[in-house]
Amino acid sequence: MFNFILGVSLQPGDFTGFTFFIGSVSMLAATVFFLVQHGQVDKKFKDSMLVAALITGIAAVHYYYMRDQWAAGLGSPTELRYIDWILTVPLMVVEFALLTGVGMRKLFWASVVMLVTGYFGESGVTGMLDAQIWGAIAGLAYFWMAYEVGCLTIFGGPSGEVGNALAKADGKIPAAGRMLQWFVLVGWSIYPLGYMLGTDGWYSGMLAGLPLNMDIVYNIGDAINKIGFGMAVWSAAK
Ligand SMILES: *C/C=C(C)/C=C/C=C(C)/C=C/C1=C(C)CCCC1(C)C
Repeated sequence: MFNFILGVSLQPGDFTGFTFFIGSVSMLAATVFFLVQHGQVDKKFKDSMLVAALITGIAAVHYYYMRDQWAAGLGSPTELRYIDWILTVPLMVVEFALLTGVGMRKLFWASVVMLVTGYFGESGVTGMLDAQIWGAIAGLAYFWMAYEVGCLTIFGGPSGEVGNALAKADGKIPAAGRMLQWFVLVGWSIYPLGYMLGTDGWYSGMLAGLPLNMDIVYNIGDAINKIGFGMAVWSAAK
């Protein structure tokens, strides 16, 4: 009867399942935190805080169902994962647009290309091209986004429109922007690693001895990036 409330029980020793559980709990906690802080920050940061809470709130719900699917022995919750990403990654892009007032459309479409091609590769639904080719297209979209938001300026490289606007903004915005750039550059690079782990014949053999799989890597990436993005915005806002 309690399964109705708690869902399917995880089995002892199911480390992957545990990371789904921790994911849902930490996303929920972060959501409460961002909502409470929404009331404390300056008016111009209120939308950013609300979006941060939406990102972790949407993820908390998806993690709840992903944990269920995993615990029921149905394997990797690829569809739920990508539904979550197609909602939350564009919202992360909105955070850049809220800080700078530019770049929303371009970044939005690049994130759609990245995630749709990633889904094709991971799910194998197309059957036309293999995972490597879809992954390479997703990777190009990712690199373009990293350039556009100014990640390359960390090494003195060139910047796209959003990166330029971040650098020229006033107050605490450039510092917050720099943190978000680090998340996109380092935090987001966790995902292609997870993707390669999940693609047979890529590195899946090489890392066979390690207690890592695609879902654990994605779950770690989501916790770092979704909560981290909100914390970066919050630290600028408070
Ligand atoms: C909250 C969720 C986030 C921040 C998800 C980000 C996802 C990515 C940056 C995914 C990138 C991928 C590649 C760069 C190549 C392989 C396919 C993907 C979709 C895993």
